[in-house]
Amino acid sequence: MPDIVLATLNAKYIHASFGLRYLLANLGPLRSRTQLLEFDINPRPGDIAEALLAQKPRIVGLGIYIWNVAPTTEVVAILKRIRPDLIVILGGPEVSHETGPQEIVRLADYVITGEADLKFAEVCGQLLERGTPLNRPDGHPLPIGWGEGRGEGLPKIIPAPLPDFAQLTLPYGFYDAQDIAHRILYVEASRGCPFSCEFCLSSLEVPVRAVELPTILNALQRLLDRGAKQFKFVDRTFNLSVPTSRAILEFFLERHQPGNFYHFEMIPDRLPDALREVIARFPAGTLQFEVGIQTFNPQVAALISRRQDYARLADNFHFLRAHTGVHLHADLIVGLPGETVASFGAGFDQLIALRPQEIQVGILKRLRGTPIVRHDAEWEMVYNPQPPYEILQTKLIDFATMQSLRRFARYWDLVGNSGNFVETTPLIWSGGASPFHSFRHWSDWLYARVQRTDAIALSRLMESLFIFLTGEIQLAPKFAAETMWRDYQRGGRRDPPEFLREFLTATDAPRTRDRAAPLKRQARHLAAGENAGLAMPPRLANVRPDV
Ligand code: B12
Ligand code: SF4
Repeated sequence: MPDIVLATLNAKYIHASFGLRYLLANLGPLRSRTQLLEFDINPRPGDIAEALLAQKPRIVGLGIYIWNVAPTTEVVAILKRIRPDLIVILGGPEVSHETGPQEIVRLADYVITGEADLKFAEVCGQLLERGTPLNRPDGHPLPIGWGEGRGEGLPKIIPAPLPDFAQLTLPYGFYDAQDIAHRILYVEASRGCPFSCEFCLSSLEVPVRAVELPTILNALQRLLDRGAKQFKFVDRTFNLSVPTSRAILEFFLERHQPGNFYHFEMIPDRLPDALREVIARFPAGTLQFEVGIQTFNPQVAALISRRQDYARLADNFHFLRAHTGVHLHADLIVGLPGETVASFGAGFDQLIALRPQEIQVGILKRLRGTPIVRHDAEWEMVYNPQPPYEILQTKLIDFATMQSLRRFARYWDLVGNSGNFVETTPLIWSGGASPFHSFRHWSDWLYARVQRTDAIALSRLMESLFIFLTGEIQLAPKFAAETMWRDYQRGGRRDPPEFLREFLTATDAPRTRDRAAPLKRQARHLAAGENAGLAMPPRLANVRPDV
């Protein structure tokens, strides 16, 4: 039985916990006495506690994030009720700041704040030394401060000094064959961010530290040798050091195999020729860039201390869409201080014109520790006290309007991002009106009709969209049906939904029953070829209202 269990609740099964693997890799002699247990957020807290207790550990270390703090609080409460002697150590971004008022912190024995790669091993070593086979055989005195959190010496809140990569054992050997075959593999070439966007936790993570290039390339090579195909870099700004990002991209390009996929988070206004040249050589659909823009309103950007060159950003988007096969995922945030509905909408329209394949419309969250709280009084920021602490209203956007924008974000995900409506989405604004206003009209209309934002079957969503397009904005039914049918087939489906059949000719609709497996989201965008971005295809300018 292990002395230590390291566990966390991931957002979903496919997300492997990278942080815990770092802790495990750096446990030194305690590694062989440690068990890694991962869950997702769906099982009942009682079942998770049962699985942890079944290992009969002396220490349980739990990784706490915004997506799991609520269920993990219940897990800790149960653990301590059943086994009061069990030592519970917490760590992770959610408990690294503002620990004072947190219930989960109250319930636990220790919290190690910050990057605990090395500190966790040190603390466990100290705790296990007491009265165990690990007890100091050499008779040295116990470490200073030992045991205080339990009335025995160690403080309850233990800050971890920032480790340098040179001190760390990399964790990639702890991705097992199952992880490599079925889960997203997180990797990192650097930690920290030099920027200071006030809504973001990474703005506190200075300085930027990088893994030595040969070291990370070796690690990536070993993963490739073991059959890894999908890599998601968690570096906050992958394109910060151009020579390093170029070297990593070159590395992947030289070893590229069909089915390989690489995801990077990029700052949008930094894409010099040295990067453009190598990016353009990747096969279409193999690179994904997550590009935070957050706001197109320069006053709002200044308020939240976000520096951004909008002209360069636009130029880089044009380049990426025209000359590369990169899948672009761009982020905007609703509810920033100083942002109105009109300025958000104008930004959304600007982004549509830049034609990324996906737009993530995020609702502002007040992450613990972030300096955005300095705007609370002036901009009357009201956040939900429950995780993920989303904005409820501001001085400029009241609660009801924020709710409508929240639904807009959700429906945008279902329609604009899903890849199920690549050609159909631009029809929503095909009259030439603002995409934002048109999509908001559809979003409000849809909510009035279905009264929900989740668990909407694709067939119901499609039928609602067809009724909206042909009724509310009066597109010709045959034209709308043919467009939807092309989208539907792009997903690998062969059987038209009942409500479309009367508008499709026999050649449009091969009424077969063979159902191919639906394609992945990015593949549906890719299959749409030239129309895969979100801007209105030029030929649509002429179709309204009755083609
Ligand atoms: C991968 C990731 C995800 C994945 C989920 C991963 C998973 N395992 O389930 C996905 C994409 C689903 C996701 C979603 C979201 N995420 Co996210 N995500 C990340 C990301 C990019 C990488 C995490 C990582 O692996 N880091 C590298 C490792 C080494 O660091 P680490 O995990 O922090 O671990 C270290 C310490 O925290 C600590 N530690 C960790 N566990 C433990 C355990 C113990 C016992 C101890 C002592 C210490 C300890 O030591 C580790 C080693 O140094 C981070 C940003 C980043 N680069 O870190 C954001 C981040 C974690 N996400 C964040 C946010 C806000 C979100 C979203 C709310 C964003 C949104 N959509 O609005 C959503 C929420 C999802 C939901 N369902 O509700 C915030 C976290 C805020 C918080 N308080 O938890 C971060 C930090 C981004 C940011 N800069 O603001 N995310
Ligand atoms: S939003 Fe991006 S650029 Fe800004 S601080 Fe966070 S990681 Fe850095």
